[in-house]
Amino acid sequence: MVDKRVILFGNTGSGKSTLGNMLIKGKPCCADGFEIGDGFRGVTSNMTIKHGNGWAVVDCIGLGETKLGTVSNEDAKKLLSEFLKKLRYSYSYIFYVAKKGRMDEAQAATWRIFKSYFKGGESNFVVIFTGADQEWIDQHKSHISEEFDGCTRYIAVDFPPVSDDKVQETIHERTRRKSLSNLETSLERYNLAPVEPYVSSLSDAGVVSFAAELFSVIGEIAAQVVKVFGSAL
Ligand SMILES: Nc1nc2c(ncn2[C@@H]2O[C@H](COP(=O)(O)OP(=O)(O)OP(=O)(O)O)[C@@H](O)[C@H]2O)c(=O)[nH]1
Ligand SMILES: [Mg+2]
Repeated sequence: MVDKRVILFGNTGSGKSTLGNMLIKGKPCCADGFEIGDGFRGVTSNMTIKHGNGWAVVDCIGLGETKLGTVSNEDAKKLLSEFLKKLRYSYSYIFYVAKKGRMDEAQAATWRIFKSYFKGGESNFVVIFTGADQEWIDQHKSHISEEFDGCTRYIAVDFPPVSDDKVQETIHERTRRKSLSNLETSLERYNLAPVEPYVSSLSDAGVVSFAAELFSVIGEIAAQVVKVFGSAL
């Protein structure tokens, strides 16, 4: 059977790599899995794909890092094009990963960026709240649907890191297992066919003009791109 492809997008430290490892390995971190950060400094560079347990997980660079370089708009546009070219696939799910909590400005900008990068893939958007439970989603449903407009699928997960304390780790392990099983069941219930976002249908030249269009339409994207890719120059 073909692996289900899922892409993880969101702010730095939101829990993307942890979620990716849970899907492919059933563990929050491991030597050959995605690298886990401390939640403050970004560790995932650009984009990484790993396979396991029937999943092909694409872990994206976390947005929101303040690694500012001096990048011209032209260079930033080029970097955005290179990034967008790598998104050209069909996806079973397109995940936006957010830490539980109120949406702030950075999150709102990242959500807008997510929607524009993956335009055309809306039918398979799912917002995953990390460090959360279903009760939190139920309590904040109206805020969440306002803040994450354009997506109606929300799943709460809690994948706490491995603890050195044996008793604590037994509890954490149970929490992770329950969360993973709930995540997989919820996804299956959606019964979604894989989708190709608009960018997947574009030629290299098409991606370059799409990147230019994104630049002119949403101002924040330019700033975010500079932040994300600045260090690569
Ligand atoms: N308690 C709890 N901690 C979590 C959860 N998900 C992630 N964390 C912690 O949050 C921190 C950041 O997790 P990562 O998985 O590295 O986050 P990321 O989004 O991949 O970060 P970047 O690659 O830097 O963008 C780590 O300390 C994780 O252990 C969760 O569901 N519950
Ligand atoms: Mg990561």
